[in-house]
Amino acid sequence: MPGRFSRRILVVEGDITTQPVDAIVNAANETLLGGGGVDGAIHRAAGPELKEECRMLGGCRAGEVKITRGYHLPAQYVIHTVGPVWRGGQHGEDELLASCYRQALDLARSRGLKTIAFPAISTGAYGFPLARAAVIAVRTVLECLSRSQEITRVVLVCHGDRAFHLFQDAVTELFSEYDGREDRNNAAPGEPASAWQEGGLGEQARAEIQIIEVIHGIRIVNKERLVDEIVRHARTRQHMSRITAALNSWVAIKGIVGETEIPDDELDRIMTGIDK
Ligand code: AR6
Repeated sequence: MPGRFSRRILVVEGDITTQPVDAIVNAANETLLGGGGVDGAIHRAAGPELKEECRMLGGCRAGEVKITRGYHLPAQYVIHTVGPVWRGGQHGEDELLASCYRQALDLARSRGLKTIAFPAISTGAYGFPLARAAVIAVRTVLECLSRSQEITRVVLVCHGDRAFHLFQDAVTELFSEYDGREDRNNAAPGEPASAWQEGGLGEQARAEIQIIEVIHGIRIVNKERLVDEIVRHARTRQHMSRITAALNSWVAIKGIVGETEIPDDELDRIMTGIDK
């Protein structure tokens, strides 16, 4: 069942070859001459002309991208990338995977393309653990979308129920990931927020609210007020991340669009709701 938890980023379960977007991304190998998995499905759906064009590209290195036309696909273009082969996680796999997403989005943007669909690169034949890949994919897409407004929609196409749920969870994971990074740098987890530098807490709240804005393609006009209220209410950094994660869910459930002001009483309800 397709699912939606935001406007600029969609997570769907299904087949990437049927996505009506400007470009789909192919998880290819260095030869770019076709293979199994999603690569095979894309070549079958696009027709033999795709392989003919790929032959002229001279291959592609891991973490990099090349573009072709989409031929018989609904998508006008195919952006071919080569994900890392999983070798235990200590060989630059995370950075290479992030690079696939980043370079594909940069290339799409430079060509004026607005909508783009990705498969879960490297998580099939190349063996990259799915949960870890989902967090890297969502984080990198969010970072890219927050830097520019030109791309209007990124569809993360998951093959199967497990991938679908892991990709949805990855957004919530992002909040706690930020939290964990701060904890390692500053103090033991669970230490009272008030014992820490005030600026750092405000920064965390602001960054997490910005993630919400990017995910949903909205602008929260009373952001600074929310930051103040959340900083005042949060007992620990983990507590703060739970508040912003709950705020994120509230925005999704309400279907907020465009510019919005989060009413004080709603924020109160959200904050007291998670204390129960
Ligand atoms: N739509 C969306 N996702 C799909 C589809 C589809 N039609 N088919 C498979 N997936 P993989 P890799 C998912 O193996 O790990 C090829 O032979 C699949 O469930 O296609 O990057 C290339 O030629 C998995 O989650 O790509 C390379 O040699 C994800 O797509 C090698 O495999 C990626 O699985 C690349 O390996």
